[in-house]
Amino acid sequence: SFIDEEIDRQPSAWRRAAAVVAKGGTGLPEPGERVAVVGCGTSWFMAEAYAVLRERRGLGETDFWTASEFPEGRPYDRLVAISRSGTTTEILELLDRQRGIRPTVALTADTATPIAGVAGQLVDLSFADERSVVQTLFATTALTALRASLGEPVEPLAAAAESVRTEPLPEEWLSADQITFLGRGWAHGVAREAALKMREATQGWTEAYPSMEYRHGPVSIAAPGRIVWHFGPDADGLRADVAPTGALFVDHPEDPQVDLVRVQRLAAALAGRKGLDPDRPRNLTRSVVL
Ligand code: F1P
Repeated sequence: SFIDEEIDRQPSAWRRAAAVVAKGGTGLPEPGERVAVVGCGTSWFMAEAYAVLRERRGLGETDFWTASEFPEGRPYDRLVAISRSGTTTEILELLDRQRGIRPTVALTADTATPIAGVAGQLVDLSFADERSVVQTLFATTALTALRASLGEPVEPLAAAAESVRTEPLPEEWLSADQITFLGRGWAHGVAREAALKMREATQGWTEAYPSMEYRHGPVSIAAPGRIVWHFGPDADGLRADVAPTGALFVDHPEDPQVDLVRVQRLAAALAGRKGLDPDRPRNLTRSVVL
């Protein structure tokens, strides 16, 4: 399937994304600007991760929205849109309405689509386009470009992802009947993306929460055969909450974006096991055009 090759290609695409940003002239936000970041589906979750990272690094107030809920009246200095396809209706309509109001920039894998006519500037990530409907490569490559624009080094991420992509997947992950993903700060966006990936590719039951919310209800479904997957090392003692339930608690030392590669691989492998085509999930198309 295409998804396996696309998952595998992430480290090299992340390096290319860093090079695109290093060249400059992308139209991505300057420090101090008040910024809104928008996307739909996976792209919304990448918007969340970047927005939280940018704001917590002190580079300026940064909000994230799914495009259909964008609050028109707010005085943002710049709008950043993420859309692999360049055809998602809510994104196109929003960018169109922004013309003459504030500068906009869109990260896309297809610059020959209508997004070219409505975005002020484009960040061309066509080298990260995908044939699978389920996004893996484009999503993390867009996030990498955005992280590089914050001054984050990309090489350590790419190197770590290179070793993660050949790890064996434990049987206890492959046979899990439910997974809840957790993360704090920007890793919450990654957790939501992980949950969506598993749902799309495997039709499995997944949930995602900010780590500390886990104690406030979600723990009630924890049971043997289920997994609580924490992005970033567990610094809050959640492992001890999960232990008596019999659920498996999983956390890794790597950057959450690198750990997401494990979940992408798990989703693709599990889809294969269930006889599903991970490239063409039920009820989904490459983009939602109304
Ligand atoms: C966004 C998106 C995907 C989702 C599905 C439908 O597309 O919602 O995240 O997985 O394939 O489209 P795009 O605007 O990034 O092209």
